[in-house]
Amino acid sequence: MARDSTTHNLTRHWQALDAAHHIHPFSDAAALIREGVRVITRADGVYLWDSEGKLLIDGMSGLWCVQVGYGNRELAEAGCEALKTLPYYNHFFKTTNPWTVELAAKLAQILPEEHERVLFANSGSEANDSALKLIRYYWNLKGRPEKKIHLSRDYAYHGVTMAAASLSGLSPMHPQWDLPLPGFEKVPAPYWFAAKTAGYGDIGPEEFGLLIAERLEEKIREIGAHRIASFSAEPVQGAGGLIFPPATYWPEVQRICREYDVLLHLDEVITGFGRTGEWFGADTYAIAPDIMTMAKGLSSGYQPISAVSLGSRMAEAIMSANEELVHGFTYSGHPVAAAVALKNLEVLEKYGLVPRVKHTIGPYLQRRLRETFESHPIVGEVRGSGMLAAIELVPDKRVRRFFPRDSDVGTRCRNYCFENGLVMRAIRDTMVLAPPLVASESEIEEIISRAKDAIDRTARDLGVI
Ligand code: PXG
Repeated sequence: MARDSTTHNLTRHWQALDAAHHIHPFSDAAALIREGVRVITRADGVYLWDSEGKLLIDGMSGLWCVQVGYGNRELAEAGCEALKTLPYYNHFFKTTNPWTVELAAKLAQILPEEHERVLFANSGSEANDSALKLIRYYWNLKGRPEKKIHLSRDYAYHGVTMAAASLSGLSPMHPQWDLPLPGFEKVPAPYWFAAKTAGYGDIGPEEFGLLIAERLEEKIREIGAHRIASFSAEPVQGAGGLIFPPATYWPEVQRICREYDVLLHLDEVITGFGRTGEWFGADTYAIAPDIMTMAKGLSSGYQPISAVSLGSRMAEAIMSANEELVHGFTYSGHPVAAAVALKNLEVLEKYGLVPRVKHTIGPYLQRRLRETFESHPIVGEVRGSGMLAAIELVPDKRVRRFFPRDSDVGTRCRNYCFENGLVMRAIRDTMVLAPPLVASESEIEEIISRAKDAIDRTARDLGVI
């Protein structure tokens, strides 16, 4: 009893400090202070514990990043070792360190063909910001300075720096900051489930994929290919609602980028490092990008680290520029982060976690989700591949239509998930799962049964069951 009240007092203490001094990302400060934050104190495997001792199963790998699960000792020890040996040094003054070069070389082995060189940064946003700078630099080096417009898609999430937020296509990300900056243009996303609502009528996914790719071509023609620098895209759109492209989409986009000499930038921040059953989304969808960005699963989120890789075309131009590359962060290729990332890649490889996603646990998750939810009265679609899945909540499963924007069905369902001890993300009314790649079948069952209860309760509130 005494212990319970101590625990409770500690929670109150941390909540008060948080309310007084901490600014939270993507949160309404006043609402958060009213409701009180949850204090996460410990994690192991696929489980999190809060300061009140409540156990949560994490269906989201943190923020789509903890590939190897929490509490991996090999990663912790690799980080400790580097901390003790070389806690910091940079790469600015003709210097390097063993962990960073080993990591760069390891990445060159697993990255798509022709991606032999990487530049490090500390977050997905920084990687994307750096990628856009490298793209601009490339065209300047090629004597094509008029190629400066960056294309990307509606529902895209590429991060929060001025450039990465401009590249993002989620409209709430712009007005507070007077974004997008000039030179950023959007094209539609291959969001087939939303096609009807968006006025495309009763179109099949294959045809829709081609139609949406065609919109990219039209946009390039409208602006003029001579002014378009790049097209940026996530192989599967993550934070925008887990949008899986129809099979026809990527081959056509690849053709268009080649035909109009537009650099293809793949943002693999979510799809990288086994999430879709291959090392990268580029492998899963057979895409050959000119430039790629990665973060999250690179270190399983244990350390902040990201990277930009260059295909041979960009690498050759930039590496032979014969002038200083005027870019880099204090912490680019930080030895501790690099040591942890290197060990993370070793662990992914040693335990066969990527093929596990492709051949066993990924198909298991997908099959069980479909068996459980496809016939559910408020589920319009279950989609996914590998360890990425979405359950689209809808008012009428016979038609592809959404709940009204202000009905907050997804938030309600997410709150029930929390009550049930499950972390599951709601993006609008799309319920999203991205469990750690190490999750066992019984842990997947636990996630599914808690999600089922939450979705049933939501349906009951709506008077549907
Ligand atoms: N690209 C993609 C595809 C991402 O998903 C970023 C870039 C930016 O990475 P950093 O490390 O700067 O955050 C992301 C990040 C969510 C959520 O709620 C998703 C992200 C970040 C925060 C929240 O789904 N993705």
